[in-house]
Formats: sequence, structure tokens, C-alpha cells
Amino acid sequence: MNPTITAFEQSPDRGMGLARDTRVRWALEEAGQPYEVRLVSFAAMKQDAHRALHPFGQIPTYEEGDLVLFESGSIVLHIAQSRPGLLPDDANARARAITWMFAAVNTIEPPILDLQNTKFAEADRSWQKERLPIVLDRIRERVGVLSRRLGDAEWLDGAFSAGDLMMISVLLRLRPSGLLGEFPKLAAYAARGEARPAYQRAFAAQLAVFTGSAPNA
Ligand code: GTB
Repeated sequence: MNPTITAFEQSPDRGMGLARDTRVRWALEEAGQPYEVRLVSFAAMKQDAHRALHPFGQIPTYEEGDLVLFESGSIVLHIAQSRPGLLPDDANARARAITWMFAAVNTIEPPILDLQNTKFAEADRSWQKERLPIVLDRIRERVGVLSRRLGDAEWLDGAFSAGDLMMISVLLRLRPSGLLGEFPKLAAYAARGEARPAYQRAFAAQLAVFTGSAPNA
């Protein structure tokens, strides 16, 4: 039986692919694993039935037989560990790829989330205008290090891996702010990820939810 994931019934990003189901769809596409999607409303996410899958009442979730997972990082790791193609066979290279996954969600994503909170959730605060440049500089510092580490390499550590998938998914959340464009090497890195056929299929599938059309229709 194919795994089932959950995604927004109505994504606030209007199909830009910024919600975290996109990275899970991308991993499933890279692995060649067909999947089902159950769309959930904001109200349904907070009901007991959904909280049984996701204690924090969010998307994405992942169901496969008896297994229920939440947290996009954990879901992508499970897909990468249970199917070929997203993690190297060599044990050390595999550990390094997983390290990049953690770096994406634990080191790079938090300041990006801070920017989103400052911009939107804190828009009415008197100190918002003062805080915004501080938050932007924190992101610049972090992604600047990442950019120098990537240098002119195609991917973070040898062949494309789940580490790149997570890192690019996180970096793409910066694009609406214009910050990604300040780092041409990272912008090109993210574009390489987006050009992958698996990403294209994942993006089209989540966009189709917003447009109401079948992917590739
Ligand atoms: N740490 C969890 C994970 O990685 O899976 C975080 C999950 C999460 O934040 N889910 C969000 C959610 O369900 C959707 S992705 N939010 C509803 C709620 O909390 O009630 C975050 C997101 C939302 C919207 C946009 N956007 O509009 O651009 C982008 C990303």
C-alpha cells in the first residue's frame, strides 16, 4: 500500500511550494515511491483525529501501514533510509548527508522562520521595524557561511542526497524576501535542485491542489 501524506487544503502560499509537504513529496518522487495525499483544513488540523497523527496539529504527516510520522525532517529521513537513491551507501558519507539534513532544519531554518514571524505575526508590534534588519543580518551570517562552504560544488557533499533536498527546501523559503538573490552560489544551488524532475513533479502536484487541476493536465 502506498504511503499517505497530509497537506494543506488551502495553502496560504497559493501554490508556491513553500509549505513543508513539498519536501516530503520531493523525497517520495526522488525515491520513485507513489503516494496518496489527504488534504486537511486548518480547522481539521486542530481536531483530535488529526492530532492523533500530529500532536501539534500541523501538516505534513506520513502514514504507512502501522507507521505514523510527523516532522518533515523525520519523514524525509525515513523515506531516504527505507528506499534507495537519497543517501549514500558508504556509512561515513551517509552520516554526513544526515548531518546536512539536521543543519538545514536546525541551523538554517530557524532564523528563516524568525524572519517570517517578524514579518507577519509581529507586524503590529512597535519594535517590528527595529527587529527586522537584525533578523535579516542573522540570516545573512548563516547562509553566508553555507555559501562559502558550498563554493562552486554542485551539491553539499558529493552526489545529490537528502541533505541537499532538505537544505534546498529550506533555502527556497528565503526567495520571497529577495535574500537568496544576495548569494548567487546558493541561488544557483537551489535552482539546480528545482530543475530536478522529481522536484518538478512534487511542485506540480502541490500547485495542482491550489489551481484545482490534475498535475500535468
Ligand atoms: N517542524 C514541523 C515540520 O518540519 O514538519 C513544522 C510543521 C509546520 O510548521 N507545518 C505548517 C502548519 O501545519 C505548514 S508548513 N501550519 C499550520 C498550523 O500550525 O496551524 C509552514 C508554512 C506555512 C505557510 C507557508 N506559506 O504560506 O508560505 C509556508 C510554510
